[in-house]
Parts: sequence; structure tokens; C-alpha cells
Amino acid sequence: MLKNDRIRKGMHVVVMGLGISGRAAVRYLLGCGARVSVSDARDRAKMKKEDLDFLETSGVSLESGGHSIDLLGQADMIMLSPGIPFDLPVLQEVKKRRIPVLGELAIAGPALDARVIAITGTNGKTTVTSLIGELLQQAGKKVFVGGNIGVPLFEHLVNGKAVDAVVLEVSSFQLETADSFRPDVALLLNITPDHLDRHGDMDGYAAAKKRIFLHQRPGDTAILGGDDPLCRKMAAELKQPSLFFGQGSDCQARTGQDAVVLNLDGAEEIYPLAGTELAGNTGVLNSAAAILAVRAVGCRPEDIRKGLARFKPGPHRLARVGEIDGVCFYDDSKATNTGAVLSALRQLDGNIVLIAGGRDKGDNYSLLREAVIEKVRKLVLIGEAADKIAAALQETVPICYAASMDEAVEMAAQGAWPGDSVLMSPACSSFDMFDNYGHRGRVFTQAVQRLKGLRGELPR
Ligand code: UMA
Repeated sequence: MLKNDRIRKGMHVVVMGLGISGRAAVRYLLGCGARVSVSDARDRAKMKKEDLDFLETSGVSLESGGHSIDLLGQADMIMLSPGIPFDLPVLQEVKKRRIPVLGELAIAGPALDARVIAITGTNGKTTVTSLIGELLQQAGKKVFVGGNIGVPLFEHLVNGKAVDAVVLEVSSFQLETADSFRPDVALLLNITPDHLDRHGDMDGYAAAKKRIFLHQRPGDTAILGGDDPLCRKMAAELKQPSLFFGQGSDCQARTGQDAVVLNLDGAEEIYPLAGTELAGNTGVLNSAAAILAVRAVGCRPEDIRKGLARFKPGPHRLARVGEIDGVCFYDDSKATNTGAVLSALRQLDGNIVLIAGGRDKGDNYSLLREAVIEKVRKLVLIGEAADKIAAALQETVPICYAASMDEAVEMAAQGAWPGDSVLMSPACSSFDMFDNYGHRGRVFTQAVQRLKGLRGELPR
């Protein structure tokens, strides 16, 4: 049986949400000897057959189509999936009854017996999480890389493989229910507007992010983005000393022209990045954060340099997916907030036709105005947020609306000149038109390939 001091044999845990986190939670909690029920807002008819079969064979009861106090009120503990708002009305009643509402980090965190490196921030956290994993592996360490990146921490505990380090991407949603989760090394990369529909305002969002540091002890490491004013403000409020990465001369990991200069205890170490996939402003900044983290757990500079040279960033992050008639097309589907779009606009040279839109998360799109005026030739809008984005960016550049990704790519190609770029960097989540950001990116790439085929066949 799996061991977890928080889970007593026979205690009743209700898992809310049967997505990626919920499914892994059910397996883990059963393994710990808990009595498990599931509550999900989806109708039973919309659930996957294999999920229903799994619940039935495991003796797990299912409440579908909503969350009732009748079930939740009987629980000894609620395990809340990250996508479910912490302030759901039924949860207010649950909390009044003093039933603990905990997430994966709170439940699984104390059962870990390896060093834990946790990474949060509005942008870059998936890349930095993967990079830290790669650098640790290069140094010969056994590593589990998971969390918001897509592999639940519960899965690691169910598999039971011994590792030297656990590297976790953690979202603001996961941090809300993290309770006393304590990473040995905690990174906050940046904070710009995102998920304001869930957290209410920037203060609420920043408060959730700050939870990554709250239970750290002397000897643990806090690493923050030195160029970000909100990170600086937060560092000043922490009890533990902070390490910074960025351009400032007081940053322990200083970013330069395609290189990071580390200065710990007066000794300088240089990490060149020219010729690697991490060259360029964003890559250098991500590398600086990762280098500080892996040095904090004892990796050697020579291993880090080898890992940096080998690293390949994941898909859908400013990935060049095709060229038609001298126009390059970039899939930046991972950019689901304005901060990420600004970063992409900064990185591309020349004029840009921008495809944006999707499901609104409460972002303030007028933050894009200056960059749009400076770099964008035309804006093609898709999805539910199209009108809100158009209103925020009116009187900047020509705007048109597309009903599908195919149409958006065609309109963008028509508006681009040779030497321009077409950038799909939506500033929104994908769930209004696609399964997830990966699906959106693949559909964009297919649309580009289709158009390329047509242009090849038709005289222009
Ligand atoms: N559900 C309810 N009640 C509700 C809302 C949803 O029961 O009120 C149910 C849905 O019907 C569905 C399940 O909850 O069955 C979905 O749960 P979930 O939304 O928590 O998603 P998971 O599939 O468990 O995936 C989650 C993260 N999703 C979110 O935070 C929204 C994944 O991050 C993460 O990879 C995964 O756990 C593993 O840790 C995705 C994400 O978009 C990539 N994250 C946000 C981001 O990166 O910006 C935070």
C-alpha cells in the first residue's frame, strides 16, 4: 500500500473533476487505502467509456452533471482538480463544515522523498521546467518532470520509481490548493495579467503565485525574475533571501548577448548560448532561471553547459511551421495571455500579421496597443474574444474577423508582404474552438500546409 500521512485507511475522499489530475488522484488515493468517490460537472454521457469502466471496476461511485453538498458534505477530504474554481458556491458550504479542500500539491507533496524544484510564472514555465529536467538528467540525476506540464504528480507516486529530483511546473490554480507544499527550490519567473477571470484581479493572481514560497524554510532557495517589478516587490516581502535572474547588475544570473553570467559567492561562471536553441532574449532569460535552480541542487557547470547545448524547446512556442511566397508562418499557440504575445512580437523582426483570439481569460488586451502599432501590419481575430480584442485595439491597425483557422490563415496570408511573418499568438485560451492549445497549433500548421499546397497548384 502507498504511504501518505494525510490519507488514513478507509477515509472518504471525494475527487472533484475527472480530468488528467482527477484520474491520477483516484488511482493514488485508492492505492493509499482511501474510499474514493468522484464528482464531475460533466454529464455521464459525455465521459469516456474507459473512465467509467475504470471507476466501476475500482468500486468508485460517480456523481455526474454537477457537485452536490449531499456527496461533498459526507467527505473527510475533497481533492480538487485545478480547473475547478476554489470559490465555487458548494465549496463555501464544504469549508464551513471544516472539510479540508486540497489539491494535488498539498496531498502528494509531503509524500515525496526527493529534492523538489517547483516553477511558476505567467510565461516560460513549461520551457524552464523541461530545461531544468534536461540539465539534471545531463548531470546524471534520475528525475520526474511533471505538474501543470501535463503529467500529474500523483502518477509519479503511483509508479513508485525512486528519483533524485522532482521538477514541477505549478500553476496559480494548483497553488491555490497547495496548503503547506514546500519546494526545496521555488522559481517565480514573471507575473503579467493572466487568469483574471478566475483570480479576480492582479492582487488575487499574485497572491496565488506567492504561495510557492510561503512554506519554504531557511536553507531552501527562492529564485525570482529580477526584471519584473511584481517579482521584485514579492521578493522584498519574503522571509528567505532571494536569488534573481535578469539584466540587472544585482542579479546572480545576469543575461547578456546570447550568454548567461552567473555570480555566486564572488566567482563568475559563463554559460554561452550562441548557436543553441536557447539563443535570443527569451531563451537566455529562461536559461538564467534554470541555471540558478540546478546550481542550487549541486549540478556542475560543465554538465549544465552540455545540457544547454542539447536542449530542444517544446512545440507551439514561436515555432516556424512554413513559408509561402516569402512569408514565414509561426505557431505560438502556447501564448495564451498578452505577456506571451508581447514576448513573441518582440522576438520577430520585420512586419507581422497577427492572428489572435479564442476564449477570454479576463486579460486587458489594450496592453498590446503599443507593440501592435509598432510591429503589426494587420490583425486577424478568431473566437469568442474577437470583439473584446477589437474594442481594445481599435484605431491601431486594420482588423478583420475569421470564422475558422483556415480562413484566418488565408486572410493573414493575403495581408502579408514578402519578408513579413504571420504569427498565430492568440492571447487567449483555446477551449472555444479546440481541445487544447496543442490542437489549435496543429490545426494552424495544417491550414498553412493546405494553403501552401493550393498556392503551389494555382497560378498567382
Ligand atoms: N470540472 C468539474 N467542475 C467544474 C469544472 C470542471 O467537474 O466546475 C471537470 C471537467 O468536467 C473535467 C475535469 O474537471 O472532467 C477537468 O479538470 P481540470 O480542468 O482541472 O483539468 P485536468 O484535465 O485535470 O488538467 C489539469 C490542468 N488543467 C487546468 O488547470 C485547467 C492541466 O493544465 C494540467 O496539465 C493537468 O491538470 C496535469 O497537472 C492545463 C492548463 O491549461 C495545461 N493549465 C493552465 C495554464 O497552463 O494556463 C493553468
